[in-house]
Amino acid sequence: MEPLHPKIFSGPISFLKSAPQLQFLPDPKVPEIAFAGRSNVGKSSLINALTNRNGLARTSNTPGRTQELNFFDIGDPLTFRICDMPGYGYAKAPPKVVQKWRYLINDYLRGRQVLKRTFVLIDSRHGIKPVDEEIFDMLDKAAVSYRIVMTKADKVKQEELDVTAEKVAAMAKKHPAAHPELLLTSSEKKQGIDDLRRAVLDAVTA
Ligand SMILES: Nc1nc2c(ncn2[C@@H]2O[C@H](COP(=O)(O)OP(=O)(O)OP(=O)(O)O)[C@@H](O)[C@H]2O)c(=O)[nH]1
Ligand SMILES: [Mg+2]
Repeated sequence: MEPLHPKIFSGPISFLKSAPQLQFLPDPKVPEIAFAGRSNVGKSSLINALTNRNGLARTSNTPGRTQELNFFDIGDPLTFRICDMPGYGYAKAPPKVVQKWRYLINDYLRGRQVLKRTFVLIDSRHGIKPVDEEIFDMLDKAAVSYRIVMTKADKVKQEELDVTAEKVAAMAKKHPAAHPELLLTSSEKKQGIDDLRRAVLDAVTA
């Protein structure tokens, strides 16, 4: 595939569909990029920042906002798709619901041929939690390439961010399918968004 220009994020982008189950996934005709991470980590907000449009992906203060796989079409003609995923590790949801989301997320991440790369988001305030490790291990096993993105960088002091980022980067280096370099972002302050755009386009054309 030809290299893509970041101006694609200023062009046509639209919500395609929500898939509550794998049978409702869109036809796998273009590359896909997924955003995964714990509930409330900022997946939907980051997709809005990336595409420079408020309210494209639905966000909320309350964890558990995104409950289905949501697909967005990027480019006209259609060039690639972004998938906004439900959060994992949301302790307050009923166990059956948690289990359903887990299967949906894992099956999609493991089985999607057109999935080029997953961006796994980590809250800068919290660092890597056991549920994140589970996802890393699952992606390693399935040999799905992923890249770690630190979110909400505006919420922590620079020194704290440096320490957490170093720990997370050290962890990433131990995971075979993880890209060794982190991306540091804030959707709120629009930090690191240009780098994220490039990383997404690199992944699409990889
Ligand atoms: N300060 C700050 N707040 C953020 C940032 N990104 C997201 N938030 C807030 O964090 C909350 C959760 O954001 P979402 O984007 O809905 O998180 P999500 O990962 O999609 O959550 P689920 O769909 O529930 O899994 C919202 O109140 C956002 O406004 C950020 O960069 N900085
Ligand atoms: Mg969401």
